[in-house]
Amino acid sequence: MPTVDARPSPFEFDLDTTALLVIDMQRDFLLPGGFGESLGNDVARLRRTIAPLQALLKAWRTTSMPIIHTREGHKPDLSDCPPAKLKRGAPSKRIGDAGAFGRILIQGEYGHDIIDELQPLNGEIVIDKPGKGAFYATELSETLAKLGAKQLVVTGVTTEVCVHTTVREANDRGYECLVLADCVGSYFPEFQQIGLEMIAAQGGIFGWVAESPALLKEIAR
Ligand code: C5J
Repeated sequence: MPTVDARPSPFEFDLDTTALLVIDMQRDFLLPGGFGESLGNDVARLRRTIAPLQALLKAWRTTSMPIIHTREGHKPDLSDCPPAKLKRGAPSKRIGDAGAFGRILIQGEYGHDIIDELQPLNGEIVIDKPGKGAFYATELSETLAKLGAKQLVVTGVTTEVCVHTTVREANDRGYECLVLADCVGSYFPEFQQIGLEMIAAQGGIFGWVAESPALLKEIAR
């Protein structure tokens, strides 16, 4: 069985039952001049994940293991956005407002879509999610069941928000999650570090953490 050097212990995975999750690598979060930057964030902290993710996708696409991309966002009429989420933040920076790349986090807008470097290929699954977790109000559970997935390699942004929420949801549903430290990003360095530590703490309370080269080595075998 392929085994990745990971914390807190080696992570064994089966090529027939493992899926890759790429969470919310969207222009609104990652592009300079976009929504994320308008909130005062340094998008370079997220953009450091792009090159390792490109390498990971290139290698993963040589296997038969599935790839699932997610996008956080809402319908144009905001009917799927809870008022409490909508009210959050300064009025000029709310979901649905006009941003540099269209209405912020609204499906169909340029900013809502995945960055050019990591665009899904034909046949890859794209799941639109209204929440932080990828399981909430989506078809992810059914999709994973159909694929026969038991283990998830989790990547994307942001580490402490959508990645963490998804890993916790997945862990409670019985999936074993390997989070790739260089392929997940946070606007806040301290959250990046602690977020990863929290996953692997207490014997892997939410999952495992590794660097992508350790996984690439196993994929290349
Ligand atoms: C946030 C996300 N941070 N994808 N979304 O609001 O983590």
